[in-house]
Amino acid sequence: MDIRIKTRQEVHPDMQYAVSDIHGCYDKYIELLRRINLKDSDTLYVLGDMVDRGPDGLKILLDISMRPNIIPFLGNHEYAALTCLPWLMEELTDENTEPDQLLWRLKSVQGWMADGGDTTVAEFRRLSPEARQDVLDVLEDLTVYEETEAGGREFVLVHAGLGGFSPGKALDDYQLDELILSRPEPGQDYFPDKYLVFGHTPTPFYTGARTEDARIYRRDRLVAIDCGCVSGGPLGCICLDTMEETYV
Ligand SMILES: [Mn+2]
Repeated sequence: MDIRIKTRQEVHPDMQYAVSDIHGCYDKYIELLRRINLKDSDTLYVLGDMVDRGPDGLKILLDISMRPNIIPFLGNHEYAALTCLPWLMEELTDENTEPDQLLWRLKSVQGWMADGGDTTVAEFRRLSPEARQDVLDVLEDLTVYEETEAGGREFVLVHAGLGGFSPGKALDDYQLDELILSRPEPGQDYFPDKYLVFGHTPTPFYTGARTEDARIYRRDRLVAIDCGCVSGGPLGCICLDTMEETYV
């Protein structure tokens, strides 16, 4: 008798998911992992801005670093943290107290604080020297964009968008600002055959919804997933294989 045993893949194929802008909301992040039932063989792309505003960004960052199937991206908030945190630990030297240098650093830190960096600094301060170094190592290792295929569709994943877009431009040729600080226009369609999944701009910007009613915004192949979870919206997650949405 020919008994065919189904492989695990056939019973429950591995899934790819994307989430963004968790902003220190550790409990929502953990609840999301539970709701999507993230398996070791699944992949979760976290499209940046894990830190700042909410209280537990570094806790999220360190948790992600322990999970090889979660791919963390650089957002503008991680970029600010990566720029400013090493300065805050530095001894004063002739060079870093040179007035222009000092003013530049102070302005950068001020900009970060005004954008919610205070919670990350407070959290960083409570960490052991070893954990601080772990945080800096994780921040340095973040990816800026990824491309993947799921459910017969092709995806480009990035924190904010593709500023200065032109059709033939390689993803490697974009400036960092264009990838972590830009904002796609509502009807913008980048590629004829690829979906662009991004965070950074809360979806009420596109839909006009109240923050508490925010949902993932999809128009053609543009998929905005930041539902503003730190400002009272849900944490939204999209399964790239099924385009199914999950909210916490
Ligand atoms: Mn952002």
